[in-house]
Amino acid sequence: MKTSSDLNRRQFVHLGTLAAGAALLGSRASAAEAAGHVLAPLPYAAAALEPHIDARTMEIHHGKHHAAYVAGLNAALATAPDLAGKSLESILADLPSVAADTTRTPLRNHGGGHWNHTFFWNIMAPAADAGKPSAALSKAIDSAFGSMDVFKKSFAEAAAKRFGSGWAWLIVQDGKLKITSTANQDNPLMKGLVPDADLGTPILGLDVWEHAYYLHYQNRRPDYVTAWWNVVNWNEVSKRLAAATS
Ligand code: MN3
Repeated sequence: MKTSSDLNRRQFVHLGTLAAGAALLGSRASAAEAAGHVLAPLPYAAAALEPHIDARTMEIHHGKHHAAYVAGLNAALATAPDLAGKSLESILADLPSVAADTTRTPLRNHGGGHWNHTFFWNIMAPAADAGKPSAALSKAIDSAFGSMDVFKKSFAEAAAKRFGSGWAWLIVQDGKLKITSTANQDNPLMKGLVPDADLGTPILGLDVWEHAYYLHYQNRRPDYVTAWWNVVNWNEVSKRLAAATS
């Protein structure tokens, strides 16, 4: 079980490493840049998504897996001072320009992991707070897929068919909704790494790594996907559609 002192110690050790790295490189990075990316708390209690996603899974997923991506991202950024001050989204959208594979691969895996999980926590909410799709979102879903039921079925198929670890996504691509999926911690922002057909602005995403569901659902990924619909934060998804199409 994660304790806050574990996390504080990890962050402290990590900050010390970064500070030393910045000093060695003669970096003039601001204190905020030197501090690197931090693991934000979950936007709700770990037990808030029960019974659909259990508290223990959320604690390990956020406090261990996501924390490790944040640490890995910061370690990768410490080897790439030229990226200091760039947003994570802009780095992920331009990974082919990172020359050294020793930096690009961890940025892809850990930077993708940090972005994906931050997104994931925020497009979920306790079932009572999950809201409903906005009129604009309902219309866009009907237009792209025919109905909400067909959309959910197609999305669940994309999640089920993703072999091994990865994500299913609902993206805005050229102003229209599209379902796609990516392997590992790749995402639809990664120009030049994922197929162009997968690129777009994510407005909904589902983690189908086994660590996201195995404690409670074991090998039953489809059951996890079915339960997950109960905790999709439609208010947030609707907001993201509005932002992506404005
Ligand atoms: Mn995960």
